[in-house]
Order: sequence, then structure tokens, then C-alpha cells
Amino acid sequence: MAIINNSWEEIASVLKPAETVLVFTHQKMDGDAVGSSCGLTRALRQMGKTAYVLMEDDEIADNLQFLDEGYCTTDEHVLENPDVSICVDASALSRFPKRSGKFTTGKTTVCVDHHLAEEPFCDYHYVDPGSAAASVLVHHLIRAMGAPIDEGTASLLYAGITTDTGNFQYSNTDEDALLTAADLVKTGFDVNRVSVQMYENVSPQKMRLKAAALENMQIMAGGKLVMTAVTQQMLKDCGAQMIDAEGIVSEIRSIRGAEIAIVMKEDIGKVFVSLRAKGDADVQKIAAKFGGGGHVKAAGCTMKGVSLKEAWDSFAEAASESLE
Ligand SMILES: [Mn+2]
Repeated sequence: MAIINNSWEEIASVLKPAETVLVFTHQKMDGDAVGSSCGLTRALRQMGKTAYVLMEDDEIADNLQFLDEGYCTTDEHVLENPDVSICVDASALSRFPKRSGKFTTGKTTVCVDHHLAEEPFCDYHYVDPGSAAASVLVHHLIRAMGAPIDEGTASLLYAGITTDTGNFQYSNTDEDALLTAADLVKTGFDVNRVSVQMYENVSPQKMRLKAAALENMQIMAGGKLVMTAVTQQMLKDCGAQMIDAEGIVSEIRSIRGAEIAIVMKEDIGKVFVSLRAKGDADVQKIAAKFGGGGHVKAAGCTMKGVSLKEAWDSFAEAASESLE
């Protein structure tokens, strides 16, 4: 059954009379998850409501912690039977599995999201997969409620939009995202402070790991394929963790002429493979050959019981073939 959206007015009229609101978002919170959930919570509090973000995660990523000024909690009992449970940047209960039982204790449930959703699971929905970020949609919701957006709310929503648009570089950067960002900037919040916190806040270990991975990079298929690997030894040498390898794959995709970028991440007994495409290349097809999945431009897969070299060779071959 397809989701039929309610209007912003309908959703606003559910939230306006509510006294207690519990906000949910997806696990492994990214900037849009934190920005949209905390931004909504801040606006609801300014309307006089008791509101919290009930996090699925135990903690927030280092570079996003500055966004949480007392909005997030891991305490399920912070609000009992809230008037409204609302999830943002998540459009299925499986996106916050630990908290899904708590979500359904809300007297009314609402979903506001920009991911493709399979089926309705709330009393009210606004799901728009064409929207660049959940933070854009939360901005529309706050405006529909007639609530103010101050500098604090603006920096939260802006952080969400800059995350999901790749700092206004991805193909989802549309008029609505830019006009929303412009409306937020009008409040006078410190745009540079948000950017520095989010993008110039890298640990030395992560930077060293990136340097090591770039050093080992190989360029193949006449410059169209770029590959590198992150090994357990490299993590030790750099004092880094595998999560620090995030972002390396898009970094090497940015090389001139590169169409496919692949990073092999060596773990115990398995290899994680991250793939990115540029131009017409399709990495989803390559990942699917090895049981992985994802999108045309970004995919991944896990290879079990193979050595790093075996995994490397398989992907080098499959990617080269796909570029022929
Ligand atoms: Mn998002």
C-alpha cells in the first residue's frame, strides 16, 4: 500500500495542541538525523511543549555533538505515552529498531521523511523522496505550525541540509534546499561556525589514515578506476579505527577522469568494500555481483572468507569489465 501524504496543515494541527512530543530518528545518526530531530525539538520547546529526541544510538558522532544542546536522551522513560511520537529522517520502524516499541506508545504517530518508504506505519505521513533532506521538510513543518525559527533552530536545520547535499554539491541540491538554506541564513546564525565544526574537525588519526590510503592508491583502466585498501596494520600505525576510513572513497572518486572508486576495508575474516561512481558508471551492478547492494552512484558489500588480495582482484576485474 503506497503512502498517501497528509498536508502540512493537517500535520501542524496534530502537533499544535500536543503537550508532550517524543522525536525519533534513524540509528547511526548523521547530520540530517541530528539536525532535523533536534531542530524540530527546539521549535516545539519554544512553543511551550515538553519535547525530546529519543536516540537509538548510545552517543553522537564527535563532529555532530555541538548540535545537541540538551535535546537528545537515551532514557526511554523521559516521557510516558507522549501525545505525539514523530520520526524524522526515518520512514520505517526498522530504522530505529530498539525504540520502535516506544514509538508506538505515542497517542498519535507521525512520519516526516525524505527516504523512499514501502508502506504507511503512522497515523500521519509526509514522505517526499524527492526532497534533499529531512531538515528541509522539518523547516516546512515548523513554518506550517507558525512557530518561530531562531538562530539555534536555523543552525540545526542548516547542518542537516549541508550534510545531505554534500555541502550543496550533490545532484539533490535543488531550489527547495537552497531557498530553505537562504531562509535559515536570514536568522543571522554563524554559518562558518557550523561548517568548521562539521568539516574542519577531523582527528589527526583520521587524517593520517587518509594519507596512508592515498599513498597506496592505484589507478587502473586507463584512469577510470581508482582503488585503495585500508588494512588492520594501517589502523594500528595511525592509531585509527575503521570508522575513520569513511570519506576516503569519495575523496579518490574526485580524481580527474575517475569513474569508479573502490576502497577495500580489511576486517577479521572479511573485507568490506565501498564503491562510488561518477558520470555514467554504475557501481550497484558491480556490488550486486558479489551479493552487495546500494545505489547506482554509491554501493557496498561484504566479502566473507576471502583475503584482501582475493577481494581486491575480484573487484578490480569486475570494475574494469564494467568500464569497457
Ligand atoms: Mn536525511
